[in-house]
Amino acid sequence: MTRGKFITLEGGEGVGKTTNLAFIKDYLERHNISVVVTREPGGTALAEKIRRLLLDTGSEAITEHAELLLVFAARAQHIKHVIEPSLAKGAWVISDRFTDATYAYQGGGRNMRISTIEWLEHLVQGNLKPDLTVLLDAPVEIGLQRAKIRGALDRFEAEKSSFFEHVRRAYLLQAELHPERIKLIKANCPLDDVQRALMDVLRPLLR
Ligand code: Z5A
Repeated sequence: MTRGKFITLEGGEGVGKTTNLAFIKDYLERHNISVVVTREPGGTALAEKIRRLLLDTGSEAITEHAELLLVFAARAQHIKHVIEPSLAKGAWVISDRFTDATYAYQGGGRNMRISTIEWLEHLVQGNLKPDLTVLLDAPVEIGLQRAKIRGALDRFEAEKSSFFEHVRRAYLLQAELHPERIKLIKANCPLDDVQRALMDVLRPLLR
């Protein structure tokens, strides 16, 4: 059985990850590929519980270390119970966020040490890396406006815009460091243009 491919979608608030995930799923299925769509934090019952803890605006402040460890705890479950088994069965896995989000939010946004993130990445993932990461990029204020229209803000969405500027900068740095894996697509343009660019980066994987 040929192992499936692992695709991740990244970007700041409201850049269109969820919208375009559905487009990628459709596009791959039209090419007779079996697709598993998932997300982080989340993807398993326990990881979804961890997601709720992470997004909850409850009264007890979550320390930066606790946040980082929760993110990787959820990821460990997700890899073991969803990502690896699906890839082994030949399905392609598309995840709404993965470890680049940790470099962006905990590394860039919270200013945590990159070497700590790298250590946890190696511990939890071993050699697992996405085959392709699509980074949707838009100015912070555009994404935040789109997210606000949806209603109540979660614990991350309630951060100041400087936090999201740091997140965006960290994402762009990831793309610079890993140009062979991370493909940058401008997301502040009509959806048709974004989706044309998506097809261009997906096509080489189909060969
Ligand atoms: N987090 C973390 O800190 N560390 C980690 O390692 C991981 C995650 C994995 C949950 O993520 C939080 O977890 C996240 C970081 C943290 N922070 N937050 N917040 P999430 O993925 O669930 O949260 P999100 O970024 O808020 O997702 P989102 O707001 O749903 O954004 P989106 O999926 O990118 O956007 P969308 O829902 O597809 O689109 C938003 C709206 O814009 C919607 O109405 C669309 O119709 C519209 N849209 C989309 N594209 C366009 C274009 N091109 N033109 C016009 N309108 C558009």
